[in-house]
Amino acid sequence: MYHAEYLRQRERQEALLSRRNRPTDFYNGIFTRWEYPVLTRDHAPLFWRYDLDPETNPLFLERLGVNAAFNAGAVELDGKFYLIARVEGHDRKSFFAVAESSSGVDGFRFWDYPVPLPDTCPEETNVYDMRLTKHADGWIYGVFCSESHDPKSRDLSSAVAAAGIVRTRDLQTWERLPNLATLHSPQQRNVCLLPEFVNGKYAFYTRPMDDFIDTGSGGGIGFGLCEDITHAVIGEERITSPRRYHTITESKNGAGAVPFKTEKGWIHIAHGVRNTAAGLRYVIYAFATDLREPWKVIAEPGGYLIAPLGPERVGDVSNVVFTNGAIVRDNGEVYIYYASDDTRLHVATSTVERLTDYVFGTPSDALRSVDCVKQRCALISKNLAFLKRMEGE
Ligand code: M1P
Repeated sequence: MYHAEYLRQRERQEALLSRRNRPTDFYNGIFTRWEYPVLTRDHAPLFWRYDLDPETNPLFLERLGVNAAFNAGAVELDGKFYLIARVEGHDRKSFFAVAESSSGVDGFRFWDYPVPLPDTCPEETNVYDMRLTKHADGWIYGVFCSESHDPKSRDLSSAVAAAGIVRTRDLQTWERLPNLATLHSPQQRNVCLLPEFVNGKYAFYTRPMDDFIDTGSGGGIGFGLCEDITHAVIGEERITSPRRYHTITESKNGAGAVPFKTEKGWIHIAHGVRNTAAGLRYVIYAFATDLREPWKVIAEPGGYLIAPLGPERVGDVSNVVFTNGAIVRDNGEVYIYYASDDTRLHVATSTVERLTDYVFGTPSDALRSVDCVKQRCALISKNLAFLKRMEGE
């Protein structure tokens, strides 16, 4: 016999999972915002959370709660959209779980079991934020944050972040490779692998950090090459998109979705962080790197691409939007999966054409108010002249 409450909860969840999403009337020409999050904690199957047997759970109590479903890597396989979400239990530990949809904007359903991540690091306490790369070598790689308590510290909140690496062909069976070693950076988070070889080597975007929260002397998003992905070691890390004073990246920045290739350059959708009286504010920004020398930034619009808006502003870690996954289809459609507030996952849709125009056609940050006013005045006078011309016609 099913518990009566199980049947009620199952019906409620089915309504959520089959709800159609719709575009909002938000407009900037660059991307479309969608009304409903594509993943929330309420998407987690009931059989992950409850013991369904009335004999052992007569009151139908939740046993293993799910707190959030957010920061997801993304990949398209055989025309279907797959997310590897960061799912966080009530116990604060995250794990990875695959959710699948045919439309990319709604209908995401989790597979029955979380990802069976091979347990090769006994000290590893938490894992999160996987970036999925369909690599030219034929594998799908997942690069994620592997977090452990800092063995040199007595402070319980002191942690060490490293880049874990796994690979798969079908998202079902996973092989774990040794964590990435970066010889000049004690910690790493927000690392992602470029889909192509560069000079015959595996190319990673890194985020050099001295410390777990503060990047310290880490100057921004790094870039490094390694010969052998099965023992990945990076020596030199060059800084690509640097952090800058009084910009959206002042406190830190980090690679986001795996960069995608366009005729003009690799387009990156990353995150930038600044400090405020209300705490850190995370926004998503974009830039492009050179096709031949992908460590060189060739275009970087000023300011953010996506910032938290309306209900996206409040959650477990408020004032945060963060991405680690996007899908670019052969027809030029782009699906950017971004989470708000370490709580839920949204989608923004765009196209390669629009994002290329945005990245290469938007003025860069002029860095000083006086120069930003000059930038804006140039736009205003061009537009007023245009309006005058139009009125004369
Ligand atoms: O809490 C906001 C984000 O913080 C971290 O990002 P960063 O390393 O740039 O500070 C990550 O832990 C990310 O998961 C989280 O969303």
